Amino acid sequence: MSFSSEQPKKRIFSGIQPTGNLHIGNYLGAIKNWISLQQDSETIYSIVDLHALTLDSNLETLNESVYEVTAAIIASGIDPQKSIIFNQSSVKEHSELCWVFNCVAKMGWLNRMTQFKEKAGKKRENASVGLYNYPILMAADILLYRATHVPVGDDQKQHLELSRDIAQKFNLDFKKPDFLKAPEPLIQKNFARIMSLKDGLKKMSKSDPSDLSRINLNDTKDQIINKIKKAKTDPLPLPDNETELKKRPEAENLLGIYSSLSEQNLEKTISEFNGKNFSEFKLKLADLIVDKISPISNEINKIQKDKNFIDDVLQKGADKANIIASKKIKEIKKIIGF
Ligand code: AQP
Repeated sequence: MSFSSEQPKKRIFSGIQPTGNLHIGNYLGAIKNWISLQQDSETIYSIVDLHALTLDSNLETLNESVYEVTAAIIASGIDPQKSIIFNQSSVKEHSELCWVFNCVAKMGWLNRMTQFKEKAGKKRENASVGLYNYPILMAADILLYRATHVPVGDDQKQHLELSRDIAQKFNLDFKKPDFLKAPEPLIQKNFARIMSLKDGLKKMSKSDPSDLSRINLNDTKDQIINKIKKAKTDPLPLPDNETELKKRPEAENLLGIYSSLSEQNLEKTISEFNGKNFSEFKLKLADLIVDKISPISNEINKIQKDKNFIDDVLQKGADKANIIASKKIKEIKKIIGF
């Protein structure tokens, strides 16, 4: 797909934070979808390192994580020939537009954001201003590229709605109806949220201190088998219907992972395993994960050794992203009167 600074019919923008190794939640909830979108749209995928700065636990590993995440998305199937892959910090217009939007958005809007409340937790006064501001930078990312569609997990829906409010208020404040156009969210219907292997009510996350809570895309066969063996379960055999499954978060999560990886619907997976014990199901699940993840893991290891290749991909991506972003920011500055 070739890119132009003109508006295409369908342009996808999405980002991923360099906050550690990617896991099957990132893969099944986001990247798998990103891969298929490459076929019929302009696709722009950013390693959002400015977002990663919002939590100081990421600072020490930031540089290495950028290499890890870039290698992982390429190994999973994001093709640098088809998609723009770039580092957010290498396109200065993200920060520039973020400041403009800081002055457009209202405190009350940000105060409603649940991700800030969850991530800041009880130590709200110690959270960085950047963490509070996170959704404003996200609005800048999206609106800078005039993305028509943004694939996100359902946890990001509220932030996308905020982007829409910011776009509308900018247009109103500067008397430019329809100038900034809010994108449509693309939220996966099935298996949009993969949960922790240790707690079926908690999202699988890179920053969970327990490595046993997730399957990383670069885990070895033995690590995968061990993690599935240790995954939390309940004492009952697997149920024969979805209503019963919904009452058992760990079982629902594991059967969901199986369905999503094997690309079959949940109903079929339930009928395959109904009445079976977890021990029997877990063997099949571990086999399937090893089968699907090992080729990606091998590829990650190969790509990660070639830092020049990764640097080159990110540089070429940044050059292309810059063409689109600089044109947009010029228009915005003119509208504002800078
Ligand atoms: N558990 C998940 N299930 C489904 N989708 C998920 N995503 C993340 N976790 C899951 C989706 O992956 C994309 C990239 O996410 P991100 O790295 O930008 O940030 P995140 O959502 O905060 O992911 P993590 O793994 O939980 O990272 P940390 O621990 O650093 O905060 C997004 O589209 C996201 O929805």
